[in-house]
Amino acid sequence: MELIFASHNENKVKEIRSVLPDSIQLLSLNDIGFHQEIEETGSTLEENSKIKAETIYKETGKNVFADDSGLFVEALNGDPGVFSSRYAGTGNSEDNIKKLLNELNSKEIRKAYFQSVFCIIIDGEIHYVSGEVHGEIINEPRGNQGFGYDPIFVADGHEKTFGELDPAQKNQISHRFKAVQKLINFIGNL
Ligand code: ITT
Repeated sequence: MELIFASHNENKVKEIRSVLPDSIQLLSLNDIGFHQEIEETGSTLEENSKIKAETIYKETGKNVFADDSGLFVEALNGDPGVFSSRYAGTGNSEDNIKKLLNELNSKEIRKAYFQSVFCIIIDGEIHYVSGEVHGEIINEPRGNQGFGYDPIFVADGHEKTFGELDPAQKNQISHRFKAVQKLINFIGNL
């Protein structure tokens, strides 16, 4: 089946495409020629994923899903969370990382988790799945694979940051991969 992924983030598109079975043809917003920004005005990942999926469903009438994801840091009461991509206000990942490390400077507790929520609209019906990966924030960025906060996040049981792992290795343990597995199961059970 054809499924639109309502994202402009080509890193996320690549990650998800690499783990989907051949039976699901993933179309990105670039693939369908939708170039407008969709404003994420919600206050939770669920709300924002729904805003993105519904915008594209209304536009195309086709099966679609959207992901909203974020990094939740325990010592910062869950920040940057839903504001992860806009944390430093510049839209630039390096600035976001700098701000986060600054805020965490004096804190001993480094626990954090990534969460990804998918809003899936199939034949007009809305469903949600989600995935998480728990770990720690390190003091200095390491590695240049991946995107976003990957260089400062080490998953529990690992030594390399998400920025140092091969994309295939990150894909085996990431929040988004766990949500994708649930998406695949959900579609398989339709
Ligand atoms: P779309 O809204 O177009 O999908 P986006 O980059 O804005 O793309 P999100 O709203 O889901 O995506 O923002 C999540 C932000 O959280 C993202 O920009 C990164 O800063 C961070 N993030 C999410 N998943 C991540 C991952 O796997 N590794 C590192 N950072 C991640």
